[in-house]
Amino acid sequence: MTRILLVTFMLGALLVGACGGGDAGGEQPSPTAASSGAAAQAVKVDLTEWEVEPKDLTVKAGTVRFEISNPGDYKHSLALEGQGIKEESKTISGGENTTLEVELKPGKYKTWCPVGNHESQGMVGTLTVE
Ligand SMILES: [Cu+2]
Repeated sequence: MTRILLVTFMLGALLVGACGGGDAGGEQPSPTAASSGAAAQAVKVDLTEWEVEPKDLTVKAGTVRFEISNPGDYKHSLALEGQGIKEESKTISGGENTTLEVELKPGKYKTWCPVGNHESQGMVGTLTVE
């Protein structure tokens, strides 16, 4: 008689344990929500003769995706340097687009077009990361 009561009690404990496990599984969606919140900032940049437009950019620290267009006639690309970071997009012809994704720390950066002598012709600007 005593043994049957003990088995019944243990079965009850197992059922309670199973319910507890179910609650823990319900918390899984939170990490997914956190990762989607880290989406890259998109910044549009036009490369033309002879300027980087906008000339002075301000973005927030983190992953920044430069959406680069070339509405001009010559080939151009976008380079940026500062805070130990140096990145360069691929060179695009007039009418083409490209993107450059960079992880940026707060500080001042220089932007320019590294093609030919475009920098000295005015294709230079600044980037401030806050
Ligand atoms: Cu250029």
